[in-house]
Amino acid sequence: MRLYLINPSNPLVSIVNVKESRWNRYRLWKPLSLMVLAGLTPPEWEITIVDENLNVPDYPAMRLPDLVGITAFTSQANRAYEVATHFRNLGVPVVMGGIHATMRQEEVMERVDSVVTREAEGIWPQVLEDARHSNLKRRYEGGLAEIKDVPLARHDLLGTGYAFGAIQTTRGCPLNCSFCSVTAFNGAKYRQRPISDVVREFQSIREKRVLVVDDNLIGTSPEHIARAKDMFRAMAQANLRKEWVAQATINFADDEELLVLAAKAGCRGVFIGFESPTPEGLREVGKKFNLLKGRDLRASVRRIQRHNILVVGSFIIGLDIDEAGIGNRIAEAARQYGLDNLNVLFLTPLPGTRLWDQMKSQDRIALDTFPQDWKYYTLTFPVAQYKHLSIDSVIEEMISCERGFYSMSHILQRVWSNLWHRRQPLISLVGNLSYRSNLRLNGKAYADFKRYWGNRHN
Ligand code: B12
Ligand code: SF4
Repeated sequence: MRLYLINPSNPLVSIVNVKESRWNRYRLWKPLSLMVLAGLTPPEWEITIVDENLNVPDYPAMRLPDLVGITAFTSQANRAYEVATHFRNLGVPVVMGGIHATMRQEEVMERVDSVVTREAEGIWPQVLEDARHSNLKRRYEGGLAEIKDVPLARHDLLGTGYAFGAIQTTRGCPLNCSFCSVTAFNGAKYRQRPISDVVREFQSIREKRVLVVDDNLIGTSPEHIARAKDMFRAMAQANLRKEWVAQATINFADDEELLVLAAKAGCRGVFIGFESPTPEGLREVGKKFNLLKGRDLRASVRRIQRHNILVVGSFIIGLDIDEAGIGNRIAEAARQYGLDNLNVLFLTPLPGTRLWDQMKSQDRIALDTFPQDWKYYTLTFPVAQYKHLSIDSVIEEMISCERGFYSMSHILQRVWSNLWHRRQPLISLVGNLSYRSNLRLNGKAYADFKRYWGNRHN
């Protein structure tokens, strides 16, 4: 039995647009979902993983599979349907799973043979068995996995060409921020994989650099943090010789022992969601953690950086409280906090989030012809109506924010500071240039987007 597992591309996501900018090679990440599905697949299936972000293969030239499994974030849905149509026209059954299939079941069911919702661990072997007997059901509910049942991902199945490997050590997040789908999809309970599994899986990754995809690496309670420390100790003891980056909340900075252990285990960078430079903005998105009274964000960032860990901060433009000038305010805040890199995204109502329900009820979802419009749900295009900012002005705010933070003089200042403190100046330079090189690409993408938006609203 032959199985193709496919990660569809979305050419509009500039970070995968490697051909347009060579720096983007460093921002190409492995689709872990498919490697985990492969880990759940019995040996009688011959598996090929296709990552269209790396290369779109010549499908007609490939041997026909018995089953196709497609994963998709919302922004990949259009391409997912194209791929599904291609295989269904050849009589090959297509199953789709992942976040979009879960949040838009009806839409997806119209375009594939079978939909798997939520996590696959509890149901995928059954799906394969049914496929083997040509007896696929239209819908399977995966539910939330027992965390010990998460298999070791099949890292061997995806070739070279990636700068980073990928691993997951926890699932779920209790914080339920308004714009984020994680709590709705993976649940509020924070589930931690057995440490021995994490160490073994790390050992099977061939890349030197690894993205830990957890939404919050260390969790929120003292118990979570104690387990994170144990995991870092085990990783250091196993002498993995990996350098990894992860996502965390700002409380990562609050525990010196945690920082020491993370650095020893190979942590070289963290993505932290700052979301808004103002307390009103934080209240709006429900990011309670960043609101802790008296937190000095610059000092928190410094504490992390002292351990040779770079800090990438993420902000959102387009909140209801955002007005003209927000772009410069964010760039200024990011410089003031001393961030090594800045990632700014448009407020985007993703299906399944609290924000989606709110904007839908207020009739503020501007690009709402689905599925065509999903391709713009990359968080890099303004798809909604913003309270105080028109479509043109919200884009202008984004441009001034990025130009402000990624001006050559500011990049050189950051790299110089990292050189001075012996804190990975090369990675800092590559990261900054990668973002900067996308400013040009973004300019063109915004012009195309405005035309699309204009046509739609005329
Ligand atoms: C790692 C990650 C990335 C990586 C992607 C790496 C890659 N190539 O896959 C990078 C950094 C590139 C990225 C980019 C983006 N991301 Co992202 N990302 C994540 C993150 C943190 C983890 C995903 C992951 O690997 N999980 C581990 C695997 C094992 O879990 P999984 O993917 O859920 O798969 C399980 C099930 O879903 C299911 N399943 C999945 N696929 C399939 C397929 C079949 C056939 C079956 C049966 C089952 C199945 O089985 C798996 C095992 O249980 C998630 C948050 C999250 N917790 O999901 C956000 C998340 C997926 N990203 C999100 C977004 C919005 C984006 C971007 C659009 C915007 C951005 N700038 O961040 C871009 C778009 C990229 C694109 N190509 O279009 C949103 C997606 C929401 C949505 N409705 O689409 C999420 C949920 C975060 C959020 N804040 O809400 N992302
Ligand atoms: S944004 Fe981060 S902290 Fe907030 S719900 Fe999503 S994963 Fe949790």
